[in-house]
Amino acid sequence: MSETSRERFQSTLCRARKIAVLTGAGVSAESGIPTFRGAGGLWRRYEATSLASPEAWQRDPGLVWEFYNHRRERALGCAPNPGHHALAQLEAWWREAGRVFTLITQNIDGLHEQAGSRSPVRLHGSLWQVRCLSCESVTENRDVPITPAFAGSGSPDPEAPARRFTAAELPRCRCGGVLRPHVVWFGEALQESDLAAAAAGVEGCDLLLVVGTSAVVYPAAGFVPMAKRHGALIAEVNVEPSAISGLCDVVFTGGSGAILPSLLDVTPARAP
Ligand code: BJW
Ligand code: ZN
Repeated sequence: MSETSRERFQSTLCRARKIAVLTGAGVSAESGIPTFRGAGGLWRRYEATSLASPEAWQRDPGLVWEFYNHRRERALGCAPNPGHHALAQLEAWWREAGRVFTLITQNIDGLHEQAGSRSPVRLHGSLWQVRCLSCESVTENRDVPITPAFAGSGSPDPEAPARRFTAAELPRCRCGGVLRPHVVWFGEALQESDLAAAAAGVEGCDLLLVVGTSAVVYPAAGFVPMAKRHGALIAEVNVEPSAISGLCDVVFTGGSGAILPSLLDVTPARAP
């Protein structure tokens, strides 16, 4: 009888000495957080991806803050789903067995950490950190609204009245500088240390599991061909085909919250 995809995946997984997981917005979809490019990727009349850009910030930083203020408000009411928990459990088992596990996420929502994942590599920053444009300090910030001026703003309704925030109303650092979300927008460089940590986790891994990403954004998507070149088994969990599905050895179609708990319910095999 031929081996099913699940059997092939699980037999590689339980023998793997080094595992990497790359996640995207889809892993948080079942927690109620909209993805970027699917239905729900609109805020008012704007594409979410067009607001996550230095150009949008240059044009209207108040509008960009409204968008992030809305996402912070929404994320506060969301909890990790069974997909996040299954990945955190896998990490705990693998670390306990003395094996290498690297979680690389493009998400900024913090739900992996809430589920118990230890220090995921956050390629695109954090919704819960702000950066000062003057002194460049990065600080944790969980204020919702981000400042009193933003209370009640940020409705995603396309009919919501447009309101222009003045420079004086923008979130400010202690030094007086303007604060921005500490996230990575298009055209901006990712942190070198994050890229190095992600590359170290992918190089020589036995298995790369890619979950809930359209895999169109680089350099994140580039980790998939890198793992392939290193001879890893590439597995994907997604509700629909992505840009890297063709590179995958096994594909599991469906929601990650539904698929991951049983797919990852595997204990590490003893070292040979
Ligand atoms: C489910 C599901 C369920 C639904 N279960 N699945 C090489 C080639 C071409 C272009 C480039 C290149 N290298 C660089 C570029 C340019 C650019 C780029 O990639 N452009 C392409 C889009 C063409 N990259 C950059 O600009 C990057 N910077 C850079 O390269 O800098 C170079 C530089 C060096 C030195 C100096 C200066 C510059 C930066 C990229 C930053 C991306 N930022 C964002 C915003 C982050 C902040 C925020 O969140 O607000 O990151 S954009 C957005 O896309 C966000 C996401 O992390 C990222 C990826 O999206 P993701 O996660 O894949 O979401 P979706 O919505 O696309 O997909 C969801 C998936 O889930 C779908 O597949 C669904 O089917 C699935 N799904 N429900 C499982 N229940
Ligand atoms: Zn400052």
